[in-house]
Amino acid sequence: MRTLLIYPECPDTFWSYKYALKFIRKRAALPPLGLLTIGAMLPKEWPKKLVDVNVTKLTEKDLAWADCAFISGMIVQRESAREIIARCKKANLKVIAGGPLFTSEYDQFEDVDHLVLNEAELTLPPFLADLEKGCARHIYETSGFCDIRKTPAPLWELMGLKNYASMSIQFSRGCPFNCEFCNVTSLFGHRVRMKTADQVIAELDELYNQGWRGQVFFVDDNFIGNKVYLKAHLLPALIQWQEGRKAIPFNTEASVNLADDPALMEMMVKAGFDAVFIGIETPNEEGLAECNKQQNKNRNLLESVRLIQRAGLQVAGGFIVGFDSDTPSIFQQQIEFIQKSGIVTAMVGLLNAPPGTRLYKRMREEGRLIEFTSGDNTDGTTNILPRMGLEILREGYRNLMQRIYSPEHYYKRVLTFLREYKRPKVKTPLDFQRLLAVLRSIIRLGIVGKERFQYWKILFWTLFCRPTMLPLTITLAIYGHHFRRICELKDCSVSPKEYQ
Ligand code: B12
Repeated sequence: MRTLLIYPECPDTFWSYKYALKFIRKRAALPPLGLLTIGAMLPKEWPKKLVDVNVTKLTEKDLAWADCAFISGMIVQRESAREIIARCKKANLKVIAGGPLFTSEYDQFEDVDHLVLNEAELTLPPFLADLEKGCARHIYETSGFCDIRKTPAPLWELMGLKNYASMSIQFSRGCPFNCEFCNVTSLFGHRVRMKTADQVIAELDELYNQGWRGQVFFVDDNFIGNKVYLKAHLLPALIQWQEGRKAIPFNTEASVNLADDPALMEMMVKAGFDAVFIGIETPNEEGLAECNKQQNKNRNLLESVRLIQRAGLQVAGGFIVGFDSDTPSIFQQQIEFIQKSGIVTAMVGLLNAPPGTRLYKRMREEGRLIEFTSGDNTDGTTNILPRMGLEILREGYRNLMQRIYSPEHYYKRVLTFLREYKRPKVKTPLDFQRLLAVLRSIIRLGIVGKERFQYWKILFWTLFCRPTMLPLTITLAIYGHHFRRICELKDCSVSPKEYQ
């Protein structure tokens, strides 16, 4: 079976980093790890080709070559996925689809030949066995969760490393917490399942041997879900792996209780981690109680962020507006919190209820669910009817985004952050494109851009006060440009048909 592994187009969003990637001439932030993993699970003798539409075109030649197409995707990629499925069907390919989009919305893809849902480790083998016997069903699903110690390493050789800004590795799946709006536990379970340290090291070795020297993102739902294993096995193995070579910078996602464990932070930094994404959600205790964000309650969140920054980890944060307990004062509260925290990359979104979450169930029971979801919580849409009223919420959201990403506010946060941040030992290697990015940023942001005053101010401040941070400052200036472009593009309040 000649197989195409196709990853649909990601729209321009907060996390696409599209306008920042242009500065380093990369086409996408990360490779489609799910499809590369599927590639490793398919029979070795099947010829395979990865078509990540974000970095290359799906050509008629590809379609003519193949017998079947395995398609993955997130909800945000829905439209592109539909187009790709139609093209594959027209070319008479057998279409097999899986991953978060199809697992969440399988009933909307009747035209797909085989929906192989949930974790492929459990659903792909029975599908392949039935396919061989000629009796493959339309849907394969499971309520179980696999043992990822048996998950094969992704088939890295299928992708062109140079197209991506970062590589990804997965160490664990699942999260011990139970936040009402989050679909991690429904998709990946409550119990944290981990690969072994040896498995992770083998994956890193493979990436390194293929020539990768840039950033690696540990795409775990909560990297510190099992601190005991982390401290005893994975982190010592990573520290050892980094020794004797030009170290590679890592980043990941974690819960805020990371701040309570100085030894863990120290080990992470020693292992090469320089940034973590943390779900802060809201400075309002009532909002935290409402969504059952236990780990964020009854703590000084600003102090926790500072502790993490001082340990040497940049904090990127997720924030939510639109909780039932939120009043219109929440927008100003969030702005003040975000500014004080020095969280430069602040992903603020409207409360959404992804299918499978407890919030989804509650909203349906309360008759407050809108069946359509864009899959992007940062585009100003939501699939619930907020207590505050949709118009007030969206207007407040738009003002909030415009404020925090205005050059004045954004660069103030960069300064707050740089003052707190302990310089990491591991640095992102400065390749030719990154050097060119400095020149491009001078032209685009320092000469042409509206932010030119703030840009030069922060550059000179860094040069005189924290000169070793200059590459990071320029990177953050470039990110700011992306976030502003996204805000302008979406006007932070799209009006989908569904709201009219
Ligand atoms: C890394 C990551 C990203 C990366 C890039 C993803 C990429 N290029 O692949 C970035 C940071 C860019 C990103 C962005 C977003 N993300 Co994201 N992301 C992740 C994360 C943390 C890891 C993905 C991953 O690599 N997993 C490891 C692989 C091995 O797992 P997997 O892809 O799920 O694949 C397994 C199965 O799903 C299945 N499978 C997957 N594909 C296929 C295909 C076939 C044919 C078959 C049979 C099976 C199959 O088998 C695999 C092995 O078990 C996941 C959470 C998670 N734990 O997966 C969220 C997740 C995928 N992201 C999500 C979301 C919502 C987003 C954003 C929309 C957030 C936002 N508000 O902006 C943006 C969209 C950005 C954009 N422009 O499109 C949601 C998707 C929910 C959904 N139902 O669609 C997830 C699940 C997080 C969550 N808790 O909700 N994300």
